[in-house]
Amino acid sequence: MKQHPFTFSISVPDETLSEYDNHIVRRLSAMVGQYQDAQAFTAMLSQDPVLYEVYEIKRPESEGELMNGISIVHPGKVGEEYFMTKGHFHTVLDTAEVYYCLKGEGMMVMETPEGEWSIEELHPGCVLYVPPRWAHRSVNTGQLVNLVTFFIYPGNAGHDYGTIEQQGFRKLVVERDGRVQVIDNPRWHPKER
Ligand code: PAN
Ligand code: ZN
Repeated sequence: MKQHPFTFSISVPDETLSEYDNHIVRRLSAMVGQYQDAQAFTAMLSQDPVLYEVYEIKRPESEGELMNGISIVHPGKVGEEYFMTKGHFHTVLDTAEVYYCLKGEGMMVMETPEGEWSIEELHPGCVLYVPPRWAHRSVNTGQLVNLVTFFIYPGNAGHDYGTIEQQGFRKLVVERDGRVQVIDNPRWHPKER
């Protein structure tokens, strides 16, 4: 692990980093239970398309460090729902994240443990600040182009996928009547406390 300043470059046309430590590839089969249309999900499983990829520069998982890399969500839909990331809370809830959109069109779906929600559009040049406590999922609403974002978050943040896996996000992003629409997730209910 480098302990000296270093540079790397991002090629937006090629959608790659000049150097990286991890290349994560997530296919449809990693998203069991996350899409509403179970029939469409099952029908697509035989091909098991790649939904998204992450190239990351790994840093020690400690406070003071910053993890960064690019996330690439491919275009496509399962039923009426667009391809999207799993989405997560940070394990250390009080850690934020910045996304910078490099290419494509999409949305970031966000919510807090208390059920507050927010959806922000992503387009090239747009910077999104995700405050501490907000779970986040990126959704590619484009027809043909990948949604490419640069992200940066604290080294000690960690990823809690389990909470979102239970019932998904409060809102879903779907295509209806040829338009991008945000609808309530029928599976989502306020948590008992
Ligand atoms: C990003 C995400 C990346 C993939 O680096 O990890 O976009 O999404 P999932 O982690 O939800 O599969 C980030 O938010 N890191 O904290
Ligand atoms: Zn994150």
